[in-house]
Amino acid sequence: MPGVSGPSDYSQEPPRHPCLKINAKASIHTHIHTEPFNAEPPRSALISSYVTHVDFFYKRSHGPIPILDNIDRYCVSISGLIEKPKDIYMTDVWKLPKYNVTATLQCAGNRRTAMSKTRTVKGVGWDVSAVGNAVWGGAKLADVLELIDIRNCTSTTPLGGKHVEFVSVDKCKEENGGPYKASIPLSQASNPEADVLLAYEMNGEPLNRDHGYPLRVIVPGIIGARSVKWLDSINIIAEECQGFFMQKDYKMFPPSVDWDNIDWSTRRPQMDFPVQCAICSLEDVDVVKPGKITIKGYAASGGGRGIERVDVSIDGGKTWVEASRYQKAIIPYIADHASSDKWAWVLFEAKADISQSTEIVAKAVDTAANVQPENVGVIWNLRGILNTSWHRVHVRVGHSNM
Ligand SMILES: Nc1nc2c(c(=O)[nH]1)N[C@H]1C(S)=C(S)[C@@H](COP(=O)(O)O)O[C@H]1N2
Ligand SMILES: [Mo]
Repeated sequence: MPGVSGPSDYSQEPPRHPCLKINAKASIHTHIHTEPFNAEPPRSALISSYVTHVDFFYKRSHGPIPILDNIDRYCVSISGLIEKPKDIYMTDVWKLPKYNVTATLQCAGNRRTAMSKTRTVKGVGWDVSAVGNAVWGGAKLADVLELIDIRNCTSTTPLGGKHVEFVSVDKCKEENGGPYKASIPLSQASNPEADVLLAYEMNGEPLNRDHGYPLRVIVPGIIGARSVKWLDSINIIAEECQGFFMQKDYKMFPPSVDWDNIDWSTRRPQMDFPVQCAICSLEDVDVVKPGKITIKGYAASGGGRGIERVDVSIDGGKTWVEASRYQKAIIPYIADHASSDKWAWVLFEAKADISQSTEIVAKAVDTAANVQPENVGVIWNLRGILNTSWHRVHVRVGHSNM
């Protein structure tokens, strides 16, 4: 594709913040990454601000990070089941109305490490920080589709197109060296209210290489895997994308399915994200002094559903108190209200008195009254996705120096 030059290996990686915890193998002796770069910040970084700093935003890639530096020649070709295929250049995207959408991106594998403690799962291990909240700036996909004569809120093109496939520049081993790709329904892609973006900015700055420079898709409210980075082309297709990450990964199976009896075709690609929350003010190994502690974390749900409530327990789930919720300073958070960011997480906070070692628990409820499951065992699945079980942190009360 035009404008592409870059590594087919891992030798030209962008600079990253040293606080990130890398969740992939790297060669110890040469310091050269031999695996895609996957990293998350410490828990505390997530609650330091409502909008996550780019440095602290988790990075999840399936191949080497491409270098796309010829911005004048960079274009996205749109083709498939449409009458007029077209190449869209950055100048075309910049000309469209710009929207800033505050949206939380969460990897379906967030909290996988905890799930693998029940029974081994396959996939990159993550603590609770494979999630972040950013202000994404860009054009609405619905407006881009209008450039090829697809009107707003269309579910089928005259040629039978029903899905919008995003194909990237980066190449990954799961696709046998082919590009990363995913699709969403045309009805969602062409609906301006769904806020699907072709984003060129993150928190007011041009996207950096890790997050998809120069252009990525942001699909609010669904698992991060569909928000394709380094966009190369868009195909209007009849059936959903047949790529690895849609058909052989990121599907939710019941606990009875294992590698010897799995039939991928029985399940749909996971899209929506269930209600989730995690405590970020405490690590699993923390020793705290007896007395007042502050329990802080994030809560988020899929589909634009707000967070109705976050319950916190300091006795392992026997009794609960309600945490306060907030997004922006000054404006009180009201779930599903026009003043709230519907695609974004809420942060929560509760104070409690602790006198002995205990288990602190948090669970969130969304506006559809969906609640997180109590135990990880009942949602265990072989790929270790969507661990949304109650988040539990063991704290030890001690008098030692912390
Ligand atoms: N081109 C491309 N897009 C991609 C991926 C990828 O490997 N390649 N990973 C996906 C996954 S699984 C997630 S969770 C998000 C992570 O986005 P981030 O690195 O900006 O946090 O990007 C998605 N888009
Ligand atoms: Mo992901």
